[in-house]
Amino acid sequence: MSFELPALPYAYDALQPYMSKETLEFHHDKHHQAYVTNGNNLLKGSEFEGKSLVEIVKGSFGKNAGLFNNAGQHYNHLHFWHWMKPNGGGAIPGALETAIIRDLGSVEQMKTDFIQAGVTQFGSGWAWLAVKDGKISVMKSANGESPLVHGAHPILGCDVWEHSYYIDYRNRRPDYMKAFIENLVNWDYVAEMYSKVK
Ligand code: MN3
Repeated sequence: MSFELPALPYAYDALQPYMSKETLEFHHDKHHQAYVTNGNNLLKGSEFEGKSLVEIVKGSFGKNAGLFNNAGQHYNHLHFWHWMKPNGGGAIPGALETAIIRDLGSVEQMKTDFIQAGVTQFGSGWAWLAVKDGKISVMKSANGESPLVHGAHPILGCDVWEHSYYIDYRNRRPDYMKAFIENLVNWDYVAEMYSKVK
């Protein structure tokens, strides 16, 4: 199979004022498209042709850096568009909220730790909520890496590459992280991913 760029699940201006139309046009149409195009070129003729995306991400990590970077970012961005929605944030579905409180102390503590993970990720990368051995934890990773290559399952990720926030927030990554967790997260999608890996 080859990689394909899906359409955004909402209009380009649907996440304003927290994420602008211009940011989504560049981020989806240029950056995600480049991961798809470059990933397909690197996949061609490799040992990973015909594998699933998750198999490619896990299999190429530490073995084929070019393919891993692009496939990893393709996986991350496929979910990133769904981890956000217009009028996001707000109430967390009950079973997920209970698990967050059990594993991370409280919803407020989870938000604080998630923002801190994104703010302290030096350079490009991602902040995560991930599940390992049935337990939710906050993680961060560099560049195109995700919990998938660190023995865990991602259920929420926030892109902290500058291309994700610099047009709207300039250097204010903490403000972007706060807007993401309070006003953009699609908790129904997070709960759906959680239910598959808990
Ligand atoms: Mn990105």
